[in-house]
Amino acid sequence: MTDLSQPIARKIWALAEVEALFALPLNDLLFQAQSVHRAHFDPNAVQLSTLLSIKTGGCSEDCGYCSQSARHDTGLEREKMLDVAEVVDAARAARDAGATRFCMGAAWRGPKEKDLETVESMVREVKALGMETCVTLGMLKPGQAERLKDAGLDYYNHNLDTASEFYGEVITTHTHDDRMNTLARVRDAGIHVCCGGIIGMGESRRVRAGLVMELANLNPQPESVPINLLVQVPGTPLCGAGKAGDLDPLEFVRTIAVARITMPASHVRLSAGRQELGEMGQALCYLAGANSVFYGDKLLTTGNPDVSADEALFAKLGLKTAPVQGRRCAH
Ligand code: SAM
Ligand code: DTB
Ligand code: SF4
Repeated sequence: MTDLSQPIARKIWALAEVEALFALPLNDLLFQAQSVHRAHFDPNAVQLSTLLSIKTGGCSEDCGYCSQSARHDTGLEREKMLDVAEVVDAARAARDAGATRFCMGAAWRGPKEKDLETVESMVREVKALGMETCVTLGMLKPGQAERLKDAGLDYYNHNLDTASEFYGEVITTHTHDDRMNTLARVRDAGIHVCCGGIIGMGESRRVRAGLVMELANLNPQPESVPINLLVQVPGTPLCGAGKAGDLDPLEFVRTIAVARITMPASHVRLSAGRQELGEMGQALCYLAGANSVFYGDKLLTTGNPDVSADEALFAKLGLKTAPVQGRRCAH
């Protein structure tokens, strides 16, 4: 079946082209991003996803940014998996607060068979509330994506996180190819892909451009693209100036704009790091083409703007929070 959300003749992005977008004068970049945004979406609508950590801490992987790795001393307590009822209560509260998608995250390298059964129940029950469902469980083995699809899963989040050339600087316990394999399994099972990355990890602009290029060259492009600004968690290898350093917020805005231009029909999500950006920084991200956010007082283990602060900002900016409908467009 033809996927009408994708361009007819697919453009394959070269690194130099993406770097050239990053290098534009900011006004030109924002104008281009805003024009692309308006051609594909209602420019004043933002989609709201709420996150819940269903299994926190004790992860076997060594991702250098992550509070939940058992290999980093972040002071985070390892917890057992939440009960289905607790998850459904949280999803109902998120729905009643205005979220349209509920994203359940687990600190796993990948799900064990028994755990997957519990996640299937969570997906079934959250879906029954009328919400879109999303899970992020790490790497999937053959057959697992199909089980999630059968349970009613709409989206699977699995980030490339950074460009392949920088991947080994951030994570050594799995590879960029492992991530690509899971993304292929998710696609083959007919689940929508949510795939993005993190910036502000001490990477160069070339690496940021490489990440956006790799995301944009996924075929088909991911339906959702979360762009995270590193949340610096004490005890993680990437925490602290001199290692990761602080990224200029305008570089984050540029990354959103380049993601918007290169993935015109995708929802680009302004993700972790919103507390650092403040209202003006976030407003610029919406101008740059972000049309989705994580909504709720907490991300997985770290903070996020309060719901009341978001409501006030949406009102100030005149943003509607209804589900965003993409427009089909020939370019
Ligand atoms: N364990 C699964 C995995 O790694 O795919 C799912 C959960 S993991 C926490 C989901 C994503 O959260 C990561 O891929 C990363 O992009 C993001 N993330 C984790 N810690 C972060 C941090 N400190 N700052 C920004 N993003 C972070
Ligand atoms: C994504 O790209 N960002 C979310 C979600 N997908 C799972 C997670 C952000 C986590 C930020 C750090 C924390 O709260 O632990
Ligand atoms: Fe584990 Fe995911 Fe954190 Fe990596 S990002 S340590 S896989 S929870």
